[in-house]
Amino acid sequence: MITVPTQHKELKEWIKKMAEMCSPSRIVWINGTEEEKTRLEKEAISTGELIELNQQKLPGCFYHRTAENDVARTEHLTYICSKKQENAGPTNNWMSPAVAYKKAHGIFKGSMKGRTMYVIPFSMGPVGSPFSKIGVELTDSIYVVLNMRIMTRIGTEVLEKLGKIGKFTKCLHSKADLDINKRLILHFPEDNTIWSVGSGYGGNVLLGKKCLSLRIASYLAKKEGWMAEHMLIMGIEDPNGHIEYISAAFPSACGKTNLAMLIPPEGLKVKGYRIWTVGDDIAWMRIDTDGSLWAVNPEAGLFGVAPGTNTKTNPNAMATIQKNTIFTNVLLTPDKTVWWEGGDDPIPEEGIDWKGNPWKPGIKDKDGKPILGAHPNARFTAPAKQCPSISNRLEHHHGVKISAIVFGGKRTRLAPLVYQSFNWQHGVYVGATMASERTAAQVGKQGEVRRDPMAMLPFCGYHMGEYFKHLGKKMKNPPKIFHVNWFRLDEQGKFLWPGFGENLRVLEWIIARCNNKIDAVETAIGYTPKPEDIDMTGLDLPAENMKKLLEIKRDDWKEEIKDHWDFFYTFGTKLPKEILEEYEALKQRLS
Ligand code: GTP
Ligand code: SPV
Ligand code: MN
Repeated sequence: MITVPTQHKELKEWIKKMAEMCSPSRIVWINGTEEEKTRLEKEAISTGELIELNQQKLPGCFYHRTAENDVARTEHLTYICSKKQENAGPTNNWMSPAVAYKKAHGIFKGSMKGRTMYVIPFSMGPVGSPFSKIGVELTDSIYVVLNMRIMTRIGTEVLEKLGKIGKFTKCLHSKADLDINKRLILHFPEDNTIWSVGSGYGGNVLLGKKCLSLRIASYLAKKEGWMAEHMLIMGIEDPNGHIEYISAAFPSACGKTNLAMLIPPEGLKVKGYRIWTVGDDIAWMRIDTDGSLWAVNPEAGLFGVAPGTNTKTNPNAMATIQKNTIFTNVLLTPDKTVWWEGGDDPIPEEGIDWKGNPWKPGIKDKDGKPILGAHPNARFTAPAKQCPSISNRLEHHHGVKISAIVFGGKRTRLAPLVYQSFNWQHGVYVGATMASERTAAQVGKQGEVRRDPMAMLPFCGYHMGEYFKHLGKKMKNPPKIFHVNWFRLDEQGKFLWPGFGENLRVLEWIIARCNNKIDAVETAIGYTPKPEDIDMTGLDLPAENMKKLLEIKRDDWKEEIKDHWDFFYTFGTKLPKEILEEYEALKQRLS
């Protein structure tokens, strides 16, 4: 008989019910200790769920491979199960709670037979902060436990905080058979409940992350008067020691992690900037008594894209993942280290690829296509506090005051390097009309342009029309709103902008605009920089490039807004009139 370390009646009853359905052979409460971590690692190694990496080179690091058809979020299997269909809105899949519970029950039934059910009490946000939310995840995956341990605050401390009657999100996960035909990621906002079954991939199973901190949280945020956003949070410290904080919403795999921890480029180094990383994926924001917007990062770890990460593109990420990191779906080398495409190390002569097959550089599949060592959505899970640029504000209950909100996406054409909205309402329109090319972070056709308002398309837990209305709320000192695009291509298909650390040059302009330090050019879509106002010291970029980067092609924009219209049309009467006003005004300005 194990002792149940809580007197929370509702929690105990819920666990009992879930255990009756899933039939685990035992239940283990996660307390968050080091001893427990070591024990779980050992067990996962013995079953092959984890592979121990070279502890001399990568101390505390482990390797994991997911099933081949389980490498990214499966948006088509992700549902918002609100009582009324219209509350899920046109951008979400919907299932009625009754049908969803029944369907999932059939898959969960007996799914943990012969397995352990782990009970993970976790806090999103520092334990005890008035802005934090508590969840309890039940899972049959040690990989999930060890990842949640990095990504959130877990264990006894959280359980104590929850007390006897505290509110919590009920999160249930089972790998079941890892069968994509029996995979469901279900959200019941009205029940504060998440059920995820049939997957072992991060975004589907680390239920504190997208499921709680965005889908459920966005619903709670609307009810309680705050915001849950798919945004990084970073501080830019100027030579006088003054730190200005910004948040930025880019769709999945579009550069949040990279921007949040950038290293100032050589040419700007003399100015003495320093970057502070508060968060790389999620921001919870609220209007404070000063009438400004304040933000906290509810997470404690980084679940970042590995391919493309190297000491040139993201030195801080590379420094972060040298220890205590779980690598998923990268290439495993013979000396038990890791490698990925676009990484640092020379290509290993051989290895085991993300599918578990022997791999050699240059090998091709039967259609002659190169076989990748790492899956393009291979990820690392690392403690945020290991990041050299991590801000101590991560632990502050109050968070940081946001001066600018930046929207952006992968647009190979159309969107200029940067522009500023005319005001808050126009800024909401700019965010609402965001679009991006599909990346490897979600299953589906890569490269296709899709609308992704505020980078929240897959993450809004209720009707997106209501969400726009919620964001439209007036505040006394609103942040200024900007749109950036690091991904514009020239005629040869080469990036016009070097990106990464060089993006600080654009952030510098954004901050100068926030502080009313410089003028700008007024265009039909917003304010753009005078080319001379972007500091290009030390950057050898042809003047022609800057011209192209800032170019706004009226005809292309006229085409673009037709698509805005088509998109908004699907919202019906729930589209806020302010969005329509902005659409009409933009159309006018373009004509
Ligand atoms: P999620 O974790 O999925 O929410 O994504 P993210 O927004 O944190 O994405 P991340 O920072 O990991 O970016 C991933 C991809 O964007 C990689 O392929 C990077 O190489 C690329 N990328 C990031 N910043 C830049 C940039 O400034 N320029 C260019 N060209 N590519 C960039
Ligand atoms: C994203 O896809 O936006 C991610 C990774 O940040 S996941 O947690 O898998 O959703
Ligand atoms: Mn994300």
